[in-house]
Amino acid sequence: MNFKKLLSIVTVTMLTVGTLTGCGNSKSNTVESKPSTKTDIVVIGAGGAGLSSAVEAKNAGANVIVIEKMPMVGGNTLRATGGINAAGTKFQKEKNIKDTVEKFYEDTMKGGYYKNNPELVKVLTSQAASAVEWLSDLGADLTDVGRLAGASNDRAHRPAGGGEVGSNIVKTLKKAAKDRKIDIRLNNKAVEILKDDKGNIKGVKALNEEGKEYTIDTKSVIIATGGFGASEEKVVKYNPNLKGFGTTNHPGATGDGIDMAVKLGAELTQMDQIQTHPTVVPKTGMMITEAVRGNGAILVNGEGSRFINELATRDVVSKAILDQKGKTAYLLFDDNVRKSLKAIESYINMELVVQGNSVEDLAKKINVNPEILKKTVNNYNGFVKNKKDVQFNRGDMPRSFGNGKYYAIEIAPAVHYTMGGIKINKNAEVLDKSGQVIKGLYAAGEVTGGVQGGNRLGGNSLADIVVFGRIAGKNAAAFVK
Ligand code: MEZ
Repeated sequence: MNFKKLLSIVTVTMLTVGTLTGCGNSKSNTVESKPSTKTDIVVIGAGGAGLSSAVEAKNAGANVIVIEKMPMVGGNTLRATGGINAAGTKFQKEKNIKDTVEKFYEDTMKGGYYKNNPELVKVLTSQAASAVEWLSDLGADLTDVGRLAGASNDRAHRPAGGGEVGSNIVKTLKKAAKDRKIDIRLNNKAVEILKDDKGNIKGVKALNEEGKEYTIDTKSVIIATGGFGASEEKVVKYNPNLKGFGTTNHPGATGDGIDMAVKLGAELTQMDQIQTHPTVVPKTGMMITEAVRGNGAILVNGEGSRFINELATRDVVSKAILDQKGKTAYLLFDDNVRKSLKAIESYINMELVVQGNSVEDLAKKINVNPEILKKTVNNYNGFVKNKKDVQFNRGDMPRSFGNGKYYAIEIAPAVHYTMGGIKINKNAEVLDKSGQVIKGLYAAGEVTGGVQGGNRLGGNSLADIVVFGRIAGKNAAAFVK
């Protein structure tokens, strides 16, 4: 790694850690100043779902403690790039995008092979627009709207110019939590949720920053610990075909919340449904957002030919890449796409992108036949012009390739999202094996199962964490009253 690349990675890391640690209560007002050991609600996990639920619970008048085992807030939300899906927002209307909740619902069910829980998908799709407006009112920038795979419309909301959405949302929710003086304890790991003799939630056992065990008395717990995509052991247990795959997940995504819920008798659902993201840089695990394809990039194999509709669902595109020689492919784009999506600048700064002054120049640099690559690009431009991809039937082709620079990133699929998890109802209440509610126990986000079915559409995870996080927060607050 050269110095420039190292500096860019260190700078990004320092900026992120500097912005996201020290939220709410840092060391000085958690352990050393004798933190409170009693509250109305404990939220386990300070990613997007946990922070959304904490803010709403506090808005509803409840006292909340959030415990987070990592040294920073954000979880996988911090890594989210492409957008948060919602239909019928004011931002879509401003751009004259005609979308409906019904189309959003149908896309989500179809994308999930109709394995999704329809009741949960109705909640997701009908409340996503108000989730986007809630975030926007709190200060998030969600004004750019783009297309992601499997969507019949532009509904992925992100910062102006196509910037990374996750860090924007986390920064917004962190500020909202801080403004409300919510007690967030970093480096505090929940180890057990406690019940009394009558089966009521009575507390959470946790380890503080020094690894010392303590108990917080509480009547209600919201589990928002994310999925298990960083635990190769769990991933392989539920889907042995994924042995040896890399992951896009942050190291804390190990499914702890699922284990805690199971001990309380919670039912799990669809645990074997694990998604790979098709465009991840091998070795570094850096996910290249689907928005690059959404904004016009194509995929080519080692010969320089397209081999799939780039906007097919992730399972389909991942399989197609694994069928290519060497099990990798190139994401190919030009200056037109680069200008449309700010997120691309980070990939360039990280030196993940090969650049060429023309198609032929790039082809030589990535060792692909220049004649074949040129023909591929010309054919694709013809499809854009005629608004019909006669080769792979790609629906949305927002821009053709032009003059200027060309870019390629070598990518392969990696584990991205665990669709299965704790079974919940539409109130975000956790269900036991007989379908009964476990009173006082709520869950939201990737830790739950059933919302995304057999395959999650890009942009639906952020919608899920905010919609169900808010529901869990409001309902837990009503419960403790
Ligand atoms: O929702 C996602 O996983 C997503 C949009 C990822 C991405 O490619 O940016």
